[in-house]
Amino acid sequence: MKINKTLTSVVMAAGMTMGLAQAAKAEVWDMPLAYSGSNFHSVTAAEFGQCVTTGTGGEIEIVTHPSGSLIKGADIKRAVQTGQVPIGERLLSGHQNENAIFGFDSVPFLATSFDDADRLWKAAKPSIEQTLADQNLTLLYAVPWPPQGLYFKREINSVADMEGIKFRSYNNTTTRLAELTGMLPVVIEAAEISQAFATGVVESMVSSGATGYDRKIWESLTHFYEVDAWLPRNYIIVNSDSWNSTSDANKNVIRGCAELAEYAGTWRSKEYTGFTLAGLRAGGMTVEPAGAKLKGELQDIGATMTSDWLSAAGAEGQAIVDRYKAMQ
Ligand code: PCA
Repeated sequence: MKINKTLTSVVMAAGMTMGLAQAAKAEVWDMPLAYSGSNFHSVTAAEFGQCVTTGTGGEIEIVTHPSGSLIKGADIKRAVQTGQVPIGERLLSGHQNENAIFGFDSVPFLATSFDDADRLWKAAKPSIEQTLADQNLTLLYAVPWPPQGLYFKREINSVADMEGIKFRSYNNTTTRLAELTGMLPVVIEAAEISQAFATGVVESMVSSGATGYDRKIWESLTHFYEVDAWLPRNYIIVNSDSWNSTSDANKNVIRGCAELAEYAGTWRSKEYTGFTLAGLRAGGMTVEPAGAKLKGELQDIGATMTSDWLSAAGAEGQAIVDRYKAMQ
């Protein structure tokens, strides 16, 4: 009995000490996300956060904040760069205005399938990693969105049919696409599109089935044309000062969780492609490949946009395309 009591108090004391030690070491990493909590990228990020929290024994606890609720999508990169938050997720091509290289994954018809997008990512990753490192950012993982198609609220058979339509854009490429097709671009974050469509601020966009599905777009729009124009990526970055002050053991855990997240997120993106297109149909939308005339005209516009991007991205952009083509 006495021994038991002593043992119990030793165990309790040890437990308390360990608890205190853990509490002293526990670090909360707030992780802003630009997209809604139900979106597959956000689900993947939440699992990544859980993996890190568990794997580091609670020394680093990652708390995700979806829908731009902590920091708006457009401001996430800057917030991580300046150390306002240690980690965050954002659409990579949202930063083309800073450096054209970030738009490598939004060049029309360069990579139109998951396999091609994967090769293109491998070709571009060293440049992107270096560009980010120069900005005090450490890249952890990146996951593609499903292929991009065009949403409208009526049947569209040619570029001429698009004249004057108010178009929601999400990066430089999509703004340029609107200009070249005679539409009127307005930049709107995905988290805010339901309202923008409901109030008629915009009436068309280029995006994945996933984003239309997440935002119940059938409440405002009627047609989705599969164009498979490109597969842009979301990427997860850590502030390099936070990264450098992380122990090697925890860095290993984070790298492992990131690898799992990239794999799981990519798998989900593939699965989600068919699922969400079926969801748009179930919502009453017409979902079909763009007609031959429209597709041909978009290819011509895509060629213009490709040469625009190559001149903006210079030798580094050309090197990415060359490496990518050499992999095919
Ligand atoms: N959804 C995001 C980016 C690409 C996509 O499929 C959006 O529409 O903002």
